[in-house]
This record gives sequence, C-alpha cells and structure tokens, in this order.
Amino acid sequence: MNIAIVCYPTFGGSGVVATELGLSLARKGHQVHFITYSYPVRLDFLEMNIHFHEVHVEEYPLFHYQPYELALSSKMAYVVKTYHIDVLHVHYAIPHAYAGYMAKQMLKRENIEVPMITTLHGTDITLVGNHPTYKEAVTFSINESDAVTSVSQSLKEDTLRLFNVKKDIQVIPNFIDLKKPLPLSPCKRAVMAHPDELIVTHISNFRKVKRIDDVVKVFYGIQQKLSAKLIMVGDGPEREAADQLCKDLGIKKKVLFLGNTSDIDRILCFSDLFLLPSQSESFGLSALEAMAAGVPVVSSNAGGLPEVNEEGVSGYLCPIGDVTAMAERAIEILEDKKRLAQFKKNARQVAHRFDEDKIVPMYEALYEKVKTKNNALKLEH
Ligand code: GMT
Repeated sequence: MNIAIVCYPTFGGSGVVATELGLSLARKGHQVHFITYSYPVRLDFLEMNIHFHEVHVEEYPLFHYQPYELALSSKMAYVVKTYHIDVLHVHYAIPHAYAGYMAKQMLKRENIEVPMITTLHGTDITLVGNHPTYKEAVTFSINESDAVTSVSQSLKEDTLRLFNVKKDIQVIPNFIDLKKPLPLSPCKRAVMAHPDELIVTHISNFRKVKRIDDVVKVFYGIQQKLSAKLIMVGDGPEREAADQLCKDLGIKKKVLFLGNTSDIDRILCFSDLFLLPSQSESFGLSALEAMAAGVPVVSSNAGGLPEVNEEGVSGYLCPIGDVTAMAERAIEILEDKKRLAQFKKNARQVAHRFDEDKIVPMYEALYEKVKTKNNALKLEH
C-alpha cells in the first residue's frame, strides 16, 4: 500500500510512535510517505520504502500567526495525488485531522477519494484539544475521519467523555520492536555511576504534566536509603526548576541531566528503575520502552499507565503526587538484588504484550478495511 503518515517530528511520544509505525510498515514492503515540518527525530536516515515530504510555511509579515494547517493540507493533497496514496494516517488530532479533512475536500473536487485515519495520542484530547479554543474543530475533525484509533482504552473513554464523538474508536495500543538489536557498543554503565550505585532514570519532554519535581522528590527518598544516581533524559520547560530543586535538596551531584537524545537504548541498558509520576498519561510509551529494555517502572496510576505497567509485576502504580509511596515502592524493588532481577525479567515479559509483530498488523487490517470501503464507495458513484 501507499501510506501517508502525518505527525510531529519532535521527541514527543506521538511522533515517535508514528515514525516507528512508518519504519515497521516500510520493512513490510509498504511505501511510506512522512509529511511533516522537519525530519522526524527517530528517522535516522532515509531507508528503503520511506519518503519524506517537508511542509514549508512561507513567512509573510502580515501574518501574526503563520498558517501551518494551510501549508499542511496543500502538501497532503499534493502527496496523495502524486504518489497515489491509499490511506492518509494522521497522528495527533490537532491540527493534523483538521488539515486532513481540508485536503480530502480539495481532492474530492478532482474526483480523488482518500480515506483518513486519525490516531488520538493523549494531550490532543486530555489537555489541548479539550480547550474551548479548539474543541469544536477537534470534535468535527474526529467525526469526519474515516476511522479513529486511540492508544489506550483509557484514552478512548476520555475521548467519549470529553467530546461529542459519534465515530467508533478502535483501541490500538502503542508497540515496541523487541527484535531490535541491543546497543551496538557495550553498555557503558561505568560512565554514569560507581559499580555499587543503582541507576534510576526518567525520560520525558519535561512538561508540567510529567510532574518533574515528583521525579526529583522520589529520587530524594530513594537515595536516603540506597546509594543511587538519577539520570534525567529530555528537555523542556520544567528542566530548570528541577535542576534548582536538586540543588535545594542537596542532591545535585547525584543527578545527571543529559538533555534530548534518541539513543535511549544506550541509557536504558544500564538503568535499574524507571520513574514516570505523570499527572496524566494516555499510554506512557517511555515506560514501555523502559520495560522492553528490562527496566521496572514505578509510575503514577494515571490514564492508560495501568494498561502498560502491571502492578507488582513490571513495577508499581501509586496515586498521583504520592512521592512517599513511590519512593517506598522503588526502594522495595531496588534494595533486594534477587527481587530486582525478578522485576527486570517481568518488565521485559510484560512488554511482549505490545510486540510490534502483534500491533502493527492491527493498523494494516484497518488500512485494508478503510481502503476497501473507499473503493466500494467509488464503485457506487
Ligand atoms: O507525553 C507527552 O507530552 C507527549 C505526547 C505526544 O503527544 O507526543 O505523548 C502522548 O502520546 C504518547 C504516544 O501515544 C503516549 O505514550 C503518551 O502517554 C501521551 N502523553 C500524554 O498523554 C500526556
């Protein structure tokens, strides 16, 4: 099939999932066309069957806000026409589903019908999309999609609760490539910590929703009992405040801020525990990535996290903001070598539920379904 994927190219989970999906589909022989404003961060280099179409927004002094949706919908229409796209798959409703709807309307004028699938990822529903500024347009574009998927049952329920959505929403969870070879070079644990130190890791975009200060507070509790280091991966608005909190708590020397990287496997390979105390989390892809690398997770019990992190098996789930409980659970996992080894093993096992080989065929089946329906409609006309 010729599939166009529209996503954010940044470090956010939705862009990562979209990119990994595109790569997986390309490996299976589909032609995959990424449409976005810059090269997706997880796409190392153009690979076989992968194509990239940059959305360029022309700057003009009259515009207070540059019209990205306009440029995006024009590019979508162009790519669909030129490359005979069978399915348009947009990740993150804002503004992708809206721009996709416009592209479909433009194409209709030229007698080209292309089905559009919208995948809801989380903040497009729970935070941004739900804001009155966008709500009407988001509801409209979800309802106008030919198929809608959400990355967890919890997100599906949030969508139905918050929006007047008439469309059926299919849950297709995020996935992980478990066949991927482990880091090429040996795992460099010694660079990060002394041999007797445990390594606790957090990866995110350091937004408020991630409760970065809770990560630091939980670690503060852990290091009072056990010798440990905290590795903070990512960047965003809360980074400076977290840095300051580390100074205030006197743990600055035990916390390393590494900034953004797509080489997370090289970090997860030496991590003993992953912390994700988010306020809201539709799925928690970073937790799944940690589990796949054999790293147990202590997370909040928010949104879709209980669908990913199995209580008492791959880690623990604690009430949002309960840093004491999170630190206690973390210590419970870390303090006993045998127990830690068991949790590590379990984490990897639980991650197998989200194996790429199980999940990607669900998308392929959906593509086939919307394509067949679209062809039948064409015949009717
Ligand atoms: O978590 C973020 O802030 C990034 C955000 C995104 O849209 O890129 O992530 C969302 O989508 C991910 C991929 O489906 C999910 O794993 C994250 O849980 C979800 N984030 C939230 O719901 C806060």
